[in-house]
Amino acid sequence: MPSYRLLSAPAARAISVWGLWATSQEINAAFRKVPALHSFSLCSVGAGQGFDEGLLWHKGENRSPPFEVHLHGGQGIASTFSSWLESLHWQELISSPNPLQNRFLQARGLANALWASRALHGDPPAAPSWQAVLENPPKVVLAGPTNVGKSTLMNAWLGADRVTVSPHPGTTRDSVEVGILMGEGEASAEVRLVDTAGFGVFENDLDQAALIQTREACDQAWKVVWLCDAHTPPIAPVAQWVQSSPSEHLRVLLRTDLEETWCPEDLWPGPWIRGSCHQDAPTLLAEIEQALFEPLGILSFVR
Ligand SMILES: Nc1nc2c(ncn2[C@@H]2O[C@H](COP(=O)(O)OP(=O)(O)OP(=O)(O)O)[C@@H](O)[C@H]2O)c(=O)[nH]1
Ligand SMILES: [Mg+2]
Repeated sequence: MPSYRLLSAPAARAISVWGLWATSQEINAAFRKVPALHSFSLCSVGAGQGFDEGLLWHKGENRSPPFEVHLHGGQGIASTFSSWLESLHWQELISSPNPLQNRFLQARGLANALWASRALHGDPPAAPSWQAVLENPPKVVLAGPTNVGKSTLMNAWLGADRVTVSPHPGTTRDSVEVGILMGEGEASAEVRLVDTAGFGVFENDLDQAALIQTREACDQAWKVVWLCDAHTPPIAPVAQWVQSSPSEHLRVLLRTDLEETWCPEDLWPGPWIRGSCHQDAPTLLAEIEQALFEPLGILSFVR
């Protein structure tokens, strides 16, 4: 008999994650489709009633659960979904919620919402990289020239002096990655925050190696937060990189307590967030988090 279980905490999130233990035939009978192995597809839930639309993920028969469905959260949808599966003679497995596991599910919910919102706009991301995002929390990479305050910003996010800050350029040499919960309450999700070595003038092999690592981190990022310094304009190669980076990445001008000596809008005409960790870190962090999460439209994930 096919069975199902609510994996995320009930009504705790904008998205609820359900595990489905069923064969492809049973999935097809209920959802009228079976996504290809390791891929996802939007599905109508509730057959003729069509009370919701969600994301069906075919994880593979050797996984437990082999299928997942991600629906809009909230008690109403949860109980309707449950009654619908019961009417199809699926068996509900009851579990006690695990807060740690729930944090991972939140991140997966976020990743899926991202996928779904892009799929709805006809732009599904490439499956292999998306698989990585889905299995791991999305990465937010802090990048930019040396000495602009990347590590200071990372510490402000962590609420602790976890990474070294100094007035000397080139302090951070290896990427540092930390799991962090961003956003508040129902709109929070786990991301991996990555502090990187800054782009400077290359002097030796070590600098080159650090730069390669930073480039790799940027390539793997869900979002890159490009950080520039209000007081010192970036050198030409960095400026080019900021300019050519996809527009969905963020641009932030740091250290605005110092005199602003150049105009970042001349470099890149889209919106820049401005702020100072020394003067008002909470406001700056809130603005960056809002810019990261607002375009997701998680609440409108299910139309
Ligand atoms: N005035 C001012 N100084 C700041 C601010 N944030 C950081 N700094 C200072 O800027 C210097 C560089 O800060 P870091 O956080 O180490 O900069 P970074 O970008 O990580 O530098 P690298 O790791 O060398 O690439 C330090 O002396 C910080 O104290 C700010 O908001 N205002
Ligand atoms: Mg640093």
